[in-house]
Amino acid sequence: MDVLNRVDNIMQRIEELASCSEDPSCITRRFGTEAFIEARGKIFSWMEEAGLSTSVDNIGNVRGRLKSSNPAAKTFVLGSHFDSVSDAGKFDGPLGVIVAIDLLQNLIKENEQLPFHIECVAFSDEEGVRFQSTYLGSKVLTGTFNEELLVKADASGVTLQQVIKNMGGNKEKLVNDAIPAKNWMGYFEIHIEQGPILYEKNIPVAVVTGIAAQKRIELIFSGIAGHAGTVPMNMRYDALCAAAECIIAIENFSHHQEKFVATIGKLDIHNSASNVIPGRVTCSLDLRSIDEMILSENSLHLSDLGEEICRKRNIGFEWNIIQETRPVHCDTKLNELLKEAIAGNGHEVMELVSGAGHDAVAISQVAPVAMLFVRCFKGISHNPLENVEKKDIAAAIKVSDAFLVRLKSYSH
Ligand code: HGY
Ligand code: MN
Ligand code: MN
Repeated sequence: MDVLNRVDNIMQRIEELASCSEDPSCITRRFGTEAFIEARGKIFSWMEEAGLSTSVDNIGNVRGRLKSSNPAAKTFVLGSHFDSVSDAGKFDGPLGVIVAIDLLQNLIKENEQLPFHIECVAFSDEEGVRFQSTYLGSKVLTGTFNEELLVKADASGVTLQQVIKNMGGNKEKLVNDAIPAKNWMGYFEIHIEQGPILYEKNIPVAVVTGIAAQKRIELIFSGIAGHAGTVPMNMRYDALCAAAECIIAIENFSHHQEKFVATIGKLDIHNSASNVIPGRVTCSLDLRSIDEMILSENSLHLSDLGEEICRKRNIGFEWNIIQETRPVHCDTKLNELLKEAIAGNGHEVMELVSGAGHDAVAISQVAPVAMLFVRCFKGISHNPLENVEKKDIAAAIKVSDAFLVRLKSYSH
């Protein structure tokens, strides 16, 4: 199939996957939901149609394998995720999944015999929206899944192990789904940039040099709930005002830092009502930096800042680390091959750091990783305005085709 037909096919599948949503008015596809299972079925059929030996593992990853003639060969994996955030865009995750299937289908069509097994994987839970724990699918594939997560409950009290069972998975066999560390050759993920640089510079693709470290923290502010009409202002212990002062202080501090971002994306007022002084507020805090020292120092500073603000207000303050991931440095040898493929296709070679996390973070625990960023409209993502143009998908396909062939010369 020529590139234009391949791109049309990819775009059609992007639209098909976008229709798999928990909410017909937007795209929301959390791990283990009906929408997720519907999407899983489509991906499974596309992998089979491509001629791959296809399976679904116990965490819900969909896997399409193209075996090498050498049974002792290592495995090179391509993939991305097919779960989404709430009110998501169409491309964050699905682009990498659908292009990976296309690339392997093209290898079969071109009868390209690679000296290694190659597998495309649609990961089941990268965003971590439902169980507040990211990379469940890629952690199972790398054998780094922590079984303590199985008892984690979602907002409605359903546990991860129940969802795995409901999806037909067997939690006892999760460990068998891993590709043993010694069998990994490497990993390649194609993903939208989710930032504005390629759009601003009018460049279709970029090599990812690294992925920022992350801390996901829960802040709890404990005051005293009270009657909105009777408690004088100077006698209040208002948890929401304390949270608000803290959030603004975090924003002000972070604006003046290099290579550092802070985001409060969720806020919950316990038993909220318009006529009740908030007694307890919980919010999320997402901190990121490619520099681990900066992240650690700034995190400590913000924790002290929150303590100080709450001490002055006689409000209780809790700083609970939910998840931490170290920075990832992509493999230099794989990146050299990717740069050659980009330059060979006539594009300027751009290198970017990813502020967003990806399944490559989990995979980097056991294998060398590389990522190709694809330009998206104004860098918008985690937003229904997310968009990618066909010409940039065509560029990504041609670069990736060339990269896979160059892998014949790669050994890590
Ligand atoms: O949060 C992230 O960086 C990614 O979208 N999971
Ligand atoms: Mn993503
Ligand atoms: Mn995302």
